[in-house]
Amino acid sequence: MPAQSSAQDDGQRGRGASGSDNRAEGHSGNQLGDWKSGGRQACFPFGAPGGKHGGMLADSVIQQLAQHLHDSRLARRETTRLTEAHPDLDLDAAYRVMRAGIALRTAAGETVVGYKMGLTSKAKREQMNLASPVYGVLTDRMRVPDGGTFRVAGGIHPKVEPEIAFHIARELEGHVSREEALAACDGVCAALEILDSRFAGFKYFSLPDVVADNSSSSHFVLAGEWRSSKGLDLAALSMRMSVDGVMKQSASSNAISGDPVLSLVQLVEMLAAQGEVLPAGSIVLAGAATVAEQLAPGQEVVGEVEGLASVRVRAV
Ligand code: OOG
Ligand code: MG
Repeated sequence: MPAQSSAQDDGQRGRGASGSDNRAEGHSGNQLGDWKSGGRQACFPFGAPGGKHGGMLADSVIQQLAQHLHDSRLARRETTRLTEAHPDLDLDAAYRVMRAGIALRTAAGETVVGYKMGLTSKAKREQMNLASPVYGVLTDRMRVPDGGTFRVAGGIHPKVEPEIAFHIARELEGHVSREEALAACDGVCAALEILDSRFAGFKYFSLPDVVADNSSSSHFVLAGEWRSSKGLDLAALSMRMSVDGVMKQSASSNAISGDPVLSLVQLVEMLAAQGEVLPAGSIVLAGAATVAEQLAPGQEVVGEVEGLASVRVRAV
């Protein structure tokens, strides 16, 4: 079972080199070595917004849109949805914008540590009025240690949602069965995802908009302990999220794609469709089980998943 970061706080003091106030410094980076150690994961095309991926938009436009979202995030400024000015932004082009945005972050020193699935639950799809699951990329800078703090003013209009995370021990590629996906994981834990759309009002945007915006990702918190999934019925775990001791959201883990492991299977398929693999060492957020709750300074948020260690973050 991989070790977890022992950092107690996320070091949110002033603006760092990336300009973000919500930084997860002190992260042990144990996943990062794994990320780099494998074979083909180096192919992940963060540096190449174009390449073999589809879409008719010119690379220069893709780059410009990625830079715009990147700047909006750093300036904590809402922006209009991209499809307003670019109705031809389709899903392929949106993933190119996402990759170009991640390339901007890695160029600024961030390291990719995994992926997040989004809109895997019916509740979330209804909340956002969007039809199908999507994925985004996680970097080390997005991680807040368990029990750490998240500065609300460092974001635009952040929300929090309860999730389950997997730690991938062996590379996964293409069409894999549920059993193969689960066998490649060496740990599961409770997680909280802090979302923050760069788009005005955090609503009424299209699937390409949300994908281009790295699926509204902002930060994530993992419980302090990965556990084996052995003996757990991952499709029937009760999940709860409380704010200041009051239960706000609850669901069974089957709200996540019917089974969070299927969310992982789907991620591997989506990556394969883009010629990519899920590297060993990745953290995967399987998607929220419930709708997200608005975050306000002073709140203490706890995520609980039956059979797993709880996860906590303090909004300041
Ligand atoms: C899109 C991201 C959704 C999830 O877990 O469903 C997501 C959004 O709600 O803005 O992360
Ligand atoms: Mg999420």
